[in-house]
Parts: sequence; C-alpha cells; structure tokens
Amino acid sequence: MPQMSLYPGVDAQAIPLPGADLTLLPGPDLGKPAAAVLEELLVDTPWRQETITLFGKTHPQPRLLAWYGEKKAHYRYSGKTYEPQPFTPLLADLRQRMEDLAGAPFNSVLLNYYRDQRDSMGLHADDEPELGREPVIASLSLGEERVLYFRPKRERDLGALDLKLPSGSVLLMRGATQDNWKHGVRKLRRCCGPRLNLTFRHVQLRAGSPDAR
Ligand SMILES: O=C(O)CCC(=O)C(=O)O
Ligand SMILES: [Mn+2]
Repeated sequence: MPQMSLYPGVDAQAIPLPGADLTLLPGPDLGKPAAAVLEELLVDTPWRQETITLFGKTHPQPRLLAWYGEKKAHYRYSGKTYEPQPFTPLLADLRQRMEDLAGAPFNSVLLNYYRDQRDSMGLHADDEPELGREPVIASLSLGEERVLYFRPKRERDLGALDLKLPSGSVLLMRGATQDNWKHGVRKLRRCCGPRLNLTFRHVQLRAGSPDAR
C-alpha cells in the first residue's frame, strides 16, 4: 500500500537521528521564488549586529540578526531580551505558510544573516523555557547552502549529523530534538555567498496577556 504523506503535495524527508524529530521539506511553496524572498529580506530588514560575552570578553556576533513577533513575544538570548518588531506583510505570509506546513502556531521569527563564509552560529539548543516543552520550530533557509550540524547534548554514542540546508528548504524540528541535541553552523574555508535563516517559533506569552494565543 502506498505510504500516506503527512504533507500532501509537498516533498518531505524524515531525517533519521535518535532522540530527535526532524523533517526536511526541500522546496515547499513560498509564494514566490526563494531568490526573490532572499533579495527582499536582505534589502528590507533592519539588520543588527549583537555582541556576545564569552569568558568575560565581549565580541561582535559573527552574523547579523533581526527579531519579529507579536508584541509580547520577547526573546531572551545570551542573557539579553529582544523586543520584537511587528511582522511585515512578507513575514506574515511566510509565517502562515510555515504554520500550515508544521500544523502548529508561530508568534515570532528570528532572522539570521550569514554574510559570507566567516559567519557562523555556535552549538546551542533552542531550549529556552519560554519556548515550552518540546517546541516546534520551522527553519527556512535562503541563499547559500550551509551545513547545520547536530551533536548530542549528553550521550556521545548517539552519533552526529551534518545536514545540508539548500535554498528554499524548510527544516521542521520537533519533539525531543532540543532536549537531546545541540545544533550550529560552522564557518567555511571556501568563499561563499550570503545565506538567511528564519526560525519560526512559538514564544509562550504571560498568562492573561491580551496577545496570548
Ligand atoms: O542558521 C541555521 O540554520 C540555524 C539557526 C538557529 O539555529 C537558530 O536561529 O537558533
Ligand atoms: Mn537554533
């Protein structure tokens, strides 16, 4: 009997990784070509370079970022709280598409801009308490293909994964993924062009807030 797809009309690959729940959608409908979405976001986003403090020394983060979301969807990262900007029409449209693909609501999105091969993201898990237990995260990649690498948080014998994320692909991370694994993006030795990654998330709003959903 043919296998029923959870994503009718969309090509989907389950990525085998113990203790994780990863699905890669190589080319879902974004409403326009991935290159056009990339161009619009590169030009229209007020990019910021944040700092990170490691062992008492402050450094610029090796990438640019922007944070959008509903009013109360504050985001804490490396000890800082980011105020969200309101969704633009393009980001609101992408959010709806990601919600339809993931079957889960998102009230915020973090944009990361890797300008070239020198930009990167250190190993981390998206396990902040405000994302709740077993968060669903939809990660849209645009531009240069880079590798998202996974390493176990505890048991070394769980293995490791290097996952290529092509332009226009969406990686759905669910279940215990953030409990058991860290992920990051390495610098490259070879030259490479710009890449954007958008992680759609659901930040839990304080109970009683009019924005709570
Ligand atoms: O750039 C990526 O693919 C990963 C981004 C990420 O892990 C994050 O925003 O938390
Ligand atoms: Mn992450």
